[in-house]
Amino acid sequence: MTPKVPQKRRAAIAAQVEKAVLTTPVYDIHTHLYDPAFGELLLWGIDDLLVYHYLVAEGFRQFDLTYEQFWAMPKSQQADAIWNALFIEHSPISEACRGVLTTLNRLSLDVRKRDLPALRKWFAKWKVADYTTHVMDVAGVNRICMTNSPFDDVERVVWERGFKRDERFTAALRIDPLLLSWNDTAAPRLRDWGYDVTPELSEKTASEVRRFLADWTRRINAQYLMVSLPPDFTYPGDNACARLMETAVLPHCREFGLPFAMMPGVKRAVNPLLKLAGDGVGLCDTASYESLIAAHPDNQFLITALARENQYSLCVAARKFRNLHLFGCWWFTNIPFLIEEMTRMRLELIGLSVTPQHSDARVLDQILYKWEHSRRIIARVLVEKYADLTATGWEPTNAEIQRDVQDLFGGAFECFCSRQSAREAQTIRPTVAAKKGNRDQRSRTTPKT
Ligand code: FIX
Ligand code: ZN
Repeated sequence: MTPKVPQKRRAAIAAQVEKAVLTTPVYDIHTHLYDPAFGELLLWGIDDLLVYHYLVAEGFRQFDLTYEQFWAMPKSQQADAIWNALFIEHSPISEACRGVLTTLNRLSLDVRKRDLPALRKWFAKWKVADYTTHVMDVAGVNRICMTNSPFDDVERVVWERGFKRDERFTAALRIDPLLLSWNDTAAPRLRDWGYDVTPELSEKTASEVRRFLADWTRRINAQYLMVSLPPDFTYPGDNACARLMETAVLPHCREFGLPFAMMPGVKRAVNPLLKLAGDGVGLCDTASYESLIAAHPDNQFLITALARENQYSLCVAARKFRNLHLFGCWWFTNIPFLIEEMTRMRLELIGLSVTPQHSDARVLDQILYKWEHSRRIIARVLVEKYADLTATGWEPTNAEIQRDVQDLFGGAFECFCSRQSAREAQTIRPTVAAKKGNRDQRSRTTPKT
């Protein structure tokens, strides 16, 4: 039997780990937040916190209102309805409700008073630029990766106009319509934007899709490409999604040295009456993802899956494929019960080559609670793991613990991303100079077009 770690030693490990986990800055690798230059697209403040779609779904379980009545209300009235239903008439114990309270608490606001008008007054005093810095400081988040879709009409014009980038906000190129709605959405839009594509996926079309991806990768300085996928995605398969991946997206990722992030398991609009809150979950076919990854050893893949039941087989897949990096506890899995289970399982199966969490924040202030809650759980699991090592006589040093935590909070992700670039430099030598040019062109200030 492994000897037990003395109580005193365990307490010392706990103190070291907690300090590292609570103070190490995080690179939040998937959010729906925006560089403040995007104006109204960056959501923040108490009303946006309350009308978060996680809370809308919970609110409807209590409301007497019809869907139409709720959606016809202005934002502040929707926030009032949610506040009353989920905080005043019932105790706010769900993770999303607790999140609002942790957020307010981290902002040093007194939640005991249950005084929504006073909270609104406090938020009204802030200017967005100062508030962004304040929230990021308190949350211990130093970089935030956005989700950037050229198919979003409001967002696209901002990129096309050009603006001075805030270095704390990196970009990810989101391409759901391209892969999931080729005929109905993407092909006609690409044609409108001057790309010579046809509904049939000819060689010419693939090369024009690559030109589109290259233009947007450079324009936004994308760190990776990403898509969310329905449970029934299969590979290999005779479907537009798989063919576009093979002929355009993955060659593009190889050329630009970028990972491709896949988010499997979302069933969009299970209840369309709930709008953004109406998406559901389904099991994905891990074997399809294994086949895709195995068929593309020169691509790097990031995966976060929505179904709890897929987490184990994906950990096993990550053991088989070094070009697969798992990240985050996505959406419905972002609850303490599953964060703890997934973090423990991942650390036990794949060690520290993982990014255990991303926030998926849609409202800036949410990084306060999402990271606070996750950090506590990650610390708890790590203390247990280091105590297990100590029991064998392997004493982790402070520096080792600090290094490991840095890896979990963005270091392992960046190392994984840079491996793609290194591989690209080795395998595609003849055009290395050109590729280097591509990367250099992805400048921090977007070109004025
Ligand atoms: O597809 C995604 O990136 C999801 O995270 C969102 O669509 C979802 O609405 C969300 O906010 C989950 O946290
Ligand atoms: Zn997301």
